[in-house]
Amino acid sequence: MLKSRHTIPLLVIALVVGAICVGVALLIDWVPAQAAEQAETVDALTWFVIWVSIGIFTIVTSVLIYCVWRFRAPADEDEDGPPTHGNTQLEVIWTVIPVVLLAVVATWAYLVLSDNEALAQDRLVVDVTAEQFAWTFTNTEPGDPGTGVASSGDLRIPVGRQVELRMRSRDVIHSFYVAEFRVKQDVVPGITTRLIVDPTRTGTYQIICAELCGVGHGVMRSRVIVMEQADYDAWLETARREAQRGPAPAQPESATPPAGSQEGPPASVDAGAAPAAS
Ligand SMILES: [Cu+2]
Repeated sequence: MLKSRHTIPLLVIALVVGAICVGVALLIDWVPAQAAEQAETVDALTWFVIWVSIGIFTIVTSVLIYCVWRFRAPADEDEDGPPTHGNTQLEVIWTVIPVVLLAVVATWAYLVLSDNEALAQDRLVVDVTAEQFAWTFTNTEPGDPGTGVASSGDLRIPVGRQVELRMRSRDVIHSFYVAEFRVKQDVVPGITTRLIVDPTRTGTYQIICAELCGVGHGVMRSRVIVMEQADYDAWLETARREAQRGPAPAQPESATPPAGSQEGPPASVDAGAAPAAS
């Protein structure tokens, strides 16, 4: 056990180090707002790990500072210190505690992942295509195939409803990341990867490609606009009408209209600035 003459200075050092660490953790706004259910569960686990790390860092740093200060060799002494054997009790403690912590974090992470990826019945499916250096989003309502609405610029989704992103790449590996959702998923050529988001907050957030994908990687950004359901419905209606109208009619006088002018695949439209909450 530590003798009392070590305990008090050690505690003082620990209080100072701990206060600095807690101040840095709390006074700086490290993460953006939470805009999805996934953000809440991810943040809870992240902060648990941060608080545990601060505790361990405080203990280790305080002992280190105290030892350097209290047991430093005199300036004129150049001999090695006396040899010491290990301390079995201490070694058991500093092995068991990390093992328990790792088991807790691993179990918690597994629960967070399975909770974040639990599928809802009425989810909105959005097909996402990534290519150097742009994103394309196509919203598809369940039971309503063929009425996909392509919106090459922004991803528009309603708040309070689960969204499943089905992502494909046309060229190289990209990665879909929205900091406010706290979730990220690679988009890999040849396979379809999936990302589940339950948006809880309206607003406009940045979509960032988080995988170095070429010279234009830094500008491969887009926006996700989380809208109230009524605003989303209005945007969807307008965008669908635009898509069904198709591209500008090529030959209005022709007896046989060009294929695709009425019933063709959905065209890429941008329904303009729909009302988006901020
Ligand atoms: Cu990229």
